[in-house]
Amino acid sequence: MNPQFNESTLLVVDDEKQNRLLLTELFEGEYKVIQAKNGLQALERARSHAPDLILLDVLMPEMDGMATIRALKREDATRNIPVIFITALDSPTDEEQGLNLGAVDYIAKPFHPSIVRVRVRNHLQIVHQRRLLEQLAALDGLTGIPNRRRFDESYALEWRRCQRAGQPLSLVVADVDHFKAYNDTLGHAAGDRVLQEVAAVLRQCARRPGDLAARYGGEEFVLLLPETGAQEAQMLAEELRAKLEARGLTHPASPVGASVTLSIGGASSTPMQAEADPAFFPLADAALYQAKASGRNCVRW
Ligand code: GH3
Ligand code: MG
Ligand code: MG
Ligand code: MG
Repeated sequence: MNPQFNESTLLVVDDEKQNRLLLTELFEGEYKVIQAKNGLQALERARSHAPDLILLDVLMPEMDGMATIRALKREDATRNIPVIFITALDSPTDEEQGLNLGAVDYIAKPFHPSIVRVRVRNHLQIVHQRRLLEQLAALDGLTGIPNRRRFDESYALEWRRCQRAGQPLSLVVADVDHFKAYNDTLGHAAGDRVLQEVAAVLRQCARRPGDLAARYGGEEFVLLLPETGAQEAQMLAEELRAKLEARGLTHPASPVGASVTLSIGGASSTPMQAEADPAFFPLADAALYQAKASGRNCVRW
């Protein structure tokens, strides 16, 4: 089995201690198991522990299993955690209601332990596959760094975060100089390798945990730098430009110099409360245009 499976966490929710123990014993050897004895505790543990799957009883005092799953589905943090009902309520109507509320499975008590184990394992496999797909969907296939989809998400998110915190946000846009000519003289495959090199250098410049290096499209790359003002960001942009030039990737057709170079534009802003949408990409883009117009292989702000 995939080793990542063993790191899965199950949340067992049941008001009866005996049932919680039974299920915990059944899974303890394979996964990490945490427990909750009522719906409210289940919500709280689901938020704080982000379990991979929830085994949920229906009949519980105060907040029953149906109310609990409704609450789980209302919150972003818990919405995607698969829920399997394990319950003494075994009528088709109850089962239909449970599945309609978004449960991935419905198991009647008394249950066969070996069947419950297999069902849980199958659902965890789907969880695992979905995570892999989500990761892949955010990465650029050629360079392995985050793609534009991922950048757009982070751009909006970090803008709001900096807006709340009253912190500056900086954006660096880098474009390979005369790249069409590079492809035309050395071939598309060699061009692809250049893009991989650019991505590697860019990645080195995204040092802090919140920094994001991404391929925006074609031969255009971006660095998103939260809580970073213009001065610091300009130094990073210059470092990026110098580092790539220093790699000395031969570009026989470049009017700029003997090696592959980048033109870089940047912008910094402390988002105002009134600005609802992130709005300074055009500024960085205009600065990039200036860098191109100023002879390329330079940084403009
Ligand atoms: P400038 O200095 O003004 O930026 O000139 P340029 O030639 O770099 O700009 P232009 O936009 O004319 O050309 C971009 C080139 O990038 C054309 C396109 O074929 C190439 N390109 C875009 N994506 C890829 C890719 O994934 N692989 C390769 N090898 N080339 C790519
Ligand atoms: Mg119960
Ligand atoms: Mg371009
Ligand atoms: Mg270019």
